[in-house]
Amino acid sequence: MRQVTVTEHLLTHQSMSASATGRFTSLLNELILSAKIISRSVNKAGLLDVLGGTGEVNVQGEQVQKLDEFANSILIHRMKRAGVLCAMASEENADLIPVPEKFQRGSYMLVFDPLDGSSNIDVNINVGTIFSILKRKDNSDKEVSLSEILQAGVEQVAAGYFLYGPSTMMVYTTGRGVNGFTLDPSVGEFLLSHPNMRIPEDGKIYSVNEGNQMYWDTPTKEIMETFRSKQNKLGKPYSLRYVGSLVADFHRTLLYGGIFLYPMDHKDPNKPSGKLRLMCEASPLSMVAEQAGGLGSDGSGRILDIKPDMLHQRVPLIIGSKNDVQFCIDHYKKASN
Ligand code: P6P
Repeated sequence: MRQVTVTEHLLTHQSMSASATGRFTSLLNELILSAKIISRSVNKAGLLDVLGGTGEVNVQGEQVQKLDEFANSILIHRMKRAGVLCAMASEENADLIPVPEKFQRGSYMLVFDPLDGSSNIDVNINVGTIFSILKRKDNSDKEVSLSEILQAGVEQVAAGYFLYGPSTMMVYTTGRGVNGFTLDPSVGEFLLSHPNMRIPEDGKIYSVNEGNQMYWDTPTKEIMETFRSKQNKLGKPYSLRYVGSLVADFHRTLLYGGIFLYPMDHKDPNKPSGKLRLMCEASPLSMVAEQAGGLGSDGSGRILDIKPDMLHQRVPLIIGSKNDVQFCIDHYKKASN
């Protein structure tokens, strides 16, 4: 296959207005540079003790120790300088991160999880960066208010993730399908490797932390029992695959089909909740899923229709092959009648 870079693909395949494409390309290029820097450090993770940290010195001149802090600081530092953002929000930061006036700003807003699954780094399991790109509704240049970034997933201009594994991949959508790019370290470019990705409508794999079973409600237990038994459309048990790193579990689901579930649980009896975050995990991955022909749900409706009340709002997430997700939605609906 002829080598196609992300930028070339964006300019030739994504119908965005010329000016937007220019600004959007700058945003993507800074995001890509950040991912290359993070990938280089994640790949040395095992040597952290030897190197006395990531071997990187951050903007404050400190030796960076924890890789998720490192990834977070790289993204904030670089994206402030992209010249196209007015605000950011990170899974690692409690509050909105405004882009200071001293930097050139634009109307895009970036929400990200800098290093999802970072607890798995010590055992050399895939981790990833998840990103969601929104646009400010008005063109004012005043500081962005929290309410401006609390937009439903359907408002996303683009969304995707970087997966740091045996190879480093970028998978993203601008609302015109999903494409995957693999980093060729020898040239330092992400090259098109998975054009027009589609999730199979039916899968044979379910992905859930079965260790949470005692915390699930009855309909959730019934759904999992269906996947474990012959009483499903396959007529035999689904295979169970669970990495415990969302980006890895989602990427496998995107390629092979099937369903990933992090349902609501009652670990806190007073506050049953999902674990995953709406804005920096569920919404971006649901945009990718839907653009690939799949579906992302909280068990009752589309994740993309949920308007966040808070920056770090958590939701149950059921995502993957359309028919498998729909089965879960139908089961919850039947149980509620
Ligand atoms: P559990 C990683 O900590 C994470 O945020 C996601 O990447 C992953 O899907 C989930 O939590 C795993 O959670 O409770 O199964 O360990």
